[in-house]
Amino acid sequence: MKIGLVGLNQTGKSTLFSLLTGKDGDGFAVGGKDAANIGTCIVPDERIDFLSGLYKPKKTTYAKIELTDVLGFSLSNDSRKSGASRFLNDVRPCDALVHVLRAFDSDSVAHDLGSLDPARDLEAVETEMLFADLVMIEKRISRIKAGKKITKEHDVEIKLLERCFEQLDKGGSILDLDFSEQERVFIRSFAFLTEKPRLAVVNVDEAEWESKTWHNQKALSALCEKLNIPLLVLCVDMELEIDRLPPEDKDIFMADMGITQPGIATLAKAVFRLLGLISFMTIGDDEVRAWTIEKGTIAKNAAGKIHTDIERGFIRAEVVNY
Ligand SMILES: Nc1nc2c(ncn2[C@@H]2O[C@H](COP(=O)(O)OP(=O)(O)O)[C@@H](O)[C@H]2O)c(=O)[nH]1
Ligand SMILES: [Mg+2]
Repeated sequence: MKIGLVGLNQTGKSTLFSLLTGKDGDGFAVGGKDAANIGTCIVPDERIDFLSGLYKPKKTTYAKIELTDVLGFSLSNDSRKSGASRFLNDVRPCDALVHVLRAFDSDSVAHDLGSLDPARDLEAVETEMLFADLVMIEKRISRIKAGKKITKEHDVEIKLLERCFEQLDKGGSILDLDFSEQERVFIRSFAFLTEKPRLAVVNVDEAEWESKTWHNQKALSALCEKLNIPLLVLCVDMELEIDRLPPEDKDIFMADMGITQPGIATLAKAVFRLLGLISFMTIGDDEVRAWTIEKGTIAKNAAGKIHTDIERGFIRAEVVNY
């Protein structure tokens, strides 16, 4: 499961990426081409902490998600086109997206558009993805129509594409349409960008964190609601500070800020949920470990995650309240 951090330039994506993965953010050059950086993020879990404290195992393993620090794009200059197409290429393989939106004020960090408006920025990135979907639909339709023979299946596909186009064009979501089984298979293969589960993080400064208000807050909340995107508030600067503190000072600092866990922990958990994932645990002196499964997976199949033998010879799972 891959998660992409997306947004305009200078919103705090790379800083957040390195906080979450412990790796440097931003892309690197591969074969002369810009590539997004990829890293692994641990999903904090109090149950694992507790069990690990109880069993004192040799190894403790948390659930993980894979993060991509998608290179941002700019709306303010001519490089926009190339930036945007590279952006779209990075976004396509992601299973879910986290919009990183800038609300923090800073004289030393220029804003891509010269003013702070996270709602406008979110809309800009969403629009870029919407256009990409519309273009993809048009291309697919004309490719089918240009073909030698149009089969019954092609007919179904064209009708479906036209329905999707209409829905997206009027600002609707594909998720709101009803599909037959056959259509559902097509829909999965289209991999629409606007259909990916999304979450938004608004990166506020300390003053905004304290006042719980930021630039154009109402518009951002309304837009997130309309797009059905959960919104998290985070102060990346403060997260950096927490990260650098020795463990014994962390709790005191967080209590001061009125939080019980670092914002990046809240974010990692929210992303895990967004992907429809849950975890089950195995315990012992060797290892306490979280195993990731899709919500709704039956226990027998979950056992197969560990080993196919355990699935085949499955006896029982224990459900323990925590
Ligand atoms: N003041 C302030 N600066 C931040 C914050 N988050 C990121 N920055 C700074 O903004 C600049 C761009 O951050 P970066 O993570 O590289 O943004 P990206 O372009 O979205 O990857 C860097 O100089 C960061 O130090 C924040 O919460 N407050
Ligand atoms: Mg960056």
